[in-house]
Amino acid sequence: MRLYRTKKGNLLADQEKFWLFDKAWDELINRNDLHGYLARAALREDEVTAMEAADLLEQELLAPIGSQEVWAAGVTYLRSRDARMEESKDSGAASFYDKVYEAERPELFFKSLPHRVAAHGEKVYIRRDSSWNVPEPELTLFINTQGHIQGYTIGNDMSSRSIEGENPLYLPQAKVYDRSAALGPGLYVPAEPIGRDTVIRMSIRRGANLLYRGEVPISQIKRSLTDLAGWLYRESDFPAGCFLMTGTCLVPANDFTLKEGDNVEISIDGIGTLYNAVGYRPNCRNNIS
Ligand code: DO4
Ligand code: MG
Repeated sequence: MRLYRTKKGNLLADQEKFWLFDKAWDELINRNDLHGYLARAALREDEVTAMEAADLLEQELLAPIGSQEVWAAGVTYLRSRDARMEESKDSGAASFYDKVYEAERPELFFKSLPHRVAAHGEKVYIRRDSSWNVPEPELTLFINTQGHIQGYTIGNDMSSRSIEGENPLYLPQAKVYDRSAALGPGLYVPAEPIGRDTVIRMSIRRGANLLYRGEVPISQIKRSLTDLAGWLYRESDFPAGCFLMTGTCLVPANDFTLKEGDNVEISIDGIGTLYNAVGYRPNCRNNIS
């Protein structure tokens, strides 16, 4: 089943049927056996029509995040290790990526607060002070407060390769800025953990031109999803649960950088498709009185 957060409530979709829940998102998703809970809760709710559901998904969709933090794992696929070693060779930092790929402790970094996250259909941003920008399509886990994976969504870990490549200590600036994370379109809540043959696909278009297309099964990941979740929860509490992006394996060629107006489409089997256009953050500041 799939759960979508919309401006009119939380929409559950299962086998062509739809239900609206008005329970707050954090409370709704943060529980053990989310799949079983939703299946039982749907029996008590009135259905909404397929047409109403389609309208909600087209016009009122929000990112599937309430007050959760977003974290990310890095260098979990060989392709990411190789790309990072290449981009950082002038800084002398290449061996760090090799070491973390082999190490028992994974690379985990803080990625985003909810207000910086783009929903399906919203723009993701590239930095004006970065010359080399890429999307990173990543299977993203929803882990409840007890540390158990309850659902999956699609994540885009937008990254500046020029900033990270200059010096790995710049990682937070390469990774964390407004709309550097996209999540959506909804939360996939299967009865069983997601299969290792699940495929992630990404395409990047500039106007009518297809600039990149790639796909990879998640079985190529070096670490298990439960291991990544376990490391994240070792010494931290997440009162509303947490989203964890699990790393990228799809890396465009080194001469590719995103430009304003590009379109990024990421699909993951079972979850759906996350679409975002690329732009710059508008030059405005929030007023403080
Ligand atoms: O080491 C830097 C980040 C790696 C990353 O984001 C990834 O592998 O997906
Ligand atoms: Mg990444």
